[in-house]
Amino acid sequence: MSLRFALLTSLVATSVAHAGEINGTVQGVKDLENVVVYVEHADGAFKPPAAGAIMDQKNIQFVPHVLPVLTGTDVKFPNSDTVRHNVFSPSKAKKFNLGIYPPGTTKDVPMDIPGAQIVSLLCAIHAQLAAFVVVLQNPYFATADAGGRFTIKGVPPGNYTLIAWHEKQPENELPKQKVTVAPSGAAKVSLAFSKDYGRTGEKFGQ
Ligand SMILES: [Cu+2]
Repeated sequence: MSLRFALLTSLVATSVAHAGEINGTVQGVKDLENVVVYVEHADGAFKPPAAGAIMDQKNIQFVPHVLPVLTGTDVKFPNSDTVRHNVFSPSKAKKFNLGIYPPGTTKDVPMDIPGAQIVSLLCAIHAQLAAFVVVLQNPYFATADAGGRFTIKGVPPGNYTLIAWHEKQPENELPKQKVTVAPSGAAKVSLAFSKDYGRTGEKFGQ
């Protein structure tokens, strides 16, 4: 076997031997696929993915609607649409304005702010474009699926606080849950929002 393959195999074996998993469900809002579940704090220094993360613009929408990233991640904003867009963020956490740019071009913004902070995204041309970058302290996060299920893999053993975030929920009402991750196997967690405050699109009558 090649050296590269041997190295890869040993890396995979190492990470599997020393990492657990957190999985479970979240409930209480209609758009569960827009809920981000994340570990509040984990010790260590984490390297953002070299490839960055993508917040696309397609059919006059941001895709995805919610993008969780590790602090320091370079977020790319390709215009994959047939019209021009002007992405900007009014958020205090990371104000920026990419200006108007045409289909087929891209711009990027490094999310060089500490987690956990929310960077909201809008388009100066189209009111219906709205999305969120959730900047997080550690890479242990997941977006729930439409049924509210989530899985966070590769979590080092330890005690953590898990938080569920949704764009319309007040910060002091976000559900939190203590969780203990064992060296292997899965810790099961269920989280629930106490009230549904609706979603972004609803304020535009969608
Ligand atoms: Cu636009």
